[in-house]
Amino acid sequence: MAYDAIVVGLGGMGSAAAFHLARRGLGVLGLERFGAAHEMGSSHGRSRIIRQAYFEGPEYVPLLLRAYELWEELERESGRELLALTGALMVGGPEGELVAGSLRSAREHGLPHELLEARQVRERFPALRPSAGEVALYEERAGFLRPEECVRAHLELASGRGAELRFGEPAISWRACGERVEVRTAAARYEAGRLVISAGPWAPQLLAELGLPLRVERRVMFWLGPAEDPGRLPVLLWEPEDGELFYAVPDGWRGGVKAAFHHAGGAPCTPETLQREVREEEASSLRERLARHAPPLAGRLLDARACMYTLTPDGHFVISAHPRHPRVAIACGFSGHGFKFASVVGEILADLTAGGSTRHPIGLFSPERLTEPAR
Ligand code: PYC
Repeated sequence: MAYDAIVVGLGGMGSAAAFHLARRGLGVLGLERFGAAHEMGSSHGRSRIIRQAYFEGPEYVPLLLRAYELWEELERESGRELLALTGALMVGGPEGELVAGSLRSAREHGLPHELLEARQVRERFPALRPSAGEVALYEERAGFLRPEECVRAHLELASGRGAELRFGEPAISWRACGERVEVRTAAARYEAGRLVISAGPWAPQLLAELGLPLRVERRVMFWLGPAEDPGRLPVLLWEPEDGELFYAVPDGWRGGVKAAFHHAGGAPCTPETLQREVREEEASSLRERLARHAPPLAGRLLDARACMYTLTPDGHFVISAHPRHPRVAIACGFSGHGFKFASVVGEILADLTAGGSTRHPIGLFSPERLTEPAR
């Protein structure tokens, strides 16, 4: 059977693309190498941060506003609990990337926020120990998503609208010829009019001919049981002047807080070489950080999971029609901050696939910026 569109990879982005395409009435085939909402890639971890005052650039804000709308819609439609708005506190030096960048986005887009001095942070959140020179931006409409639930919701609703979803069936290769695209798996050869490649850390393999400078790195997410009651805490992002940006999410899993380094380089890997086991000692530098900045969070290790970041050199995503095959849409290189966008990325991929263009501002995400010589 020929399909209107094939989606390769049904993680955060692909599950959303399959849903949006199926919702528009297209005949969709989704191919996923593992099961639904698995933890072998980059769309797991029980919580993923969502925020609007985006330090990575004000260009992201319109997409975030639409992402929120779509997550809320998905929550209603699926009846699943997807979004927890706990607030978020971005702490660091006033001129640092995190605080200055968040403030810029908040001001440019008129987003509600509060700027707090260290003393005000300590008063409001007694568990936290900002140093005298640090400040914080507090954003109430931030919090976290439950990624596995989000993926399941998109898949369930896609399937309810007729999408055929095949699990345990990795795409081995694809090609575009004339009006058709073809995808091969070990079991079959499928044809469709259009193709979406949303393969997460498998993108370097499936998009090798594009020569994108993608780097896949191992990152570890830890869950720590509180050493003492931290009180009510928002999501924390912290850029210490003498260390790497780390985050903590009060996702409550096993009564703990999830925490990890965001920017510290992890071991380069591929999905095949990723060291999935986590040694207890790996938590020590994070625990030291927490002991300095948020002591009640530096408790015993409850759990840990490895995941992969697929990094671009500038940290911005790749979302585009394939430069050489207009029938193919690609999304990759989410650089460790993409999950919150999955709902709107699904919409964009469906726009590109169904109509060849999108109203969303995706100029920042062109693959050509990474492959063409700078002028
Ligand atoms: O996705 O916003 C994010 C994030 C920040 C730190 C790690 N992930």
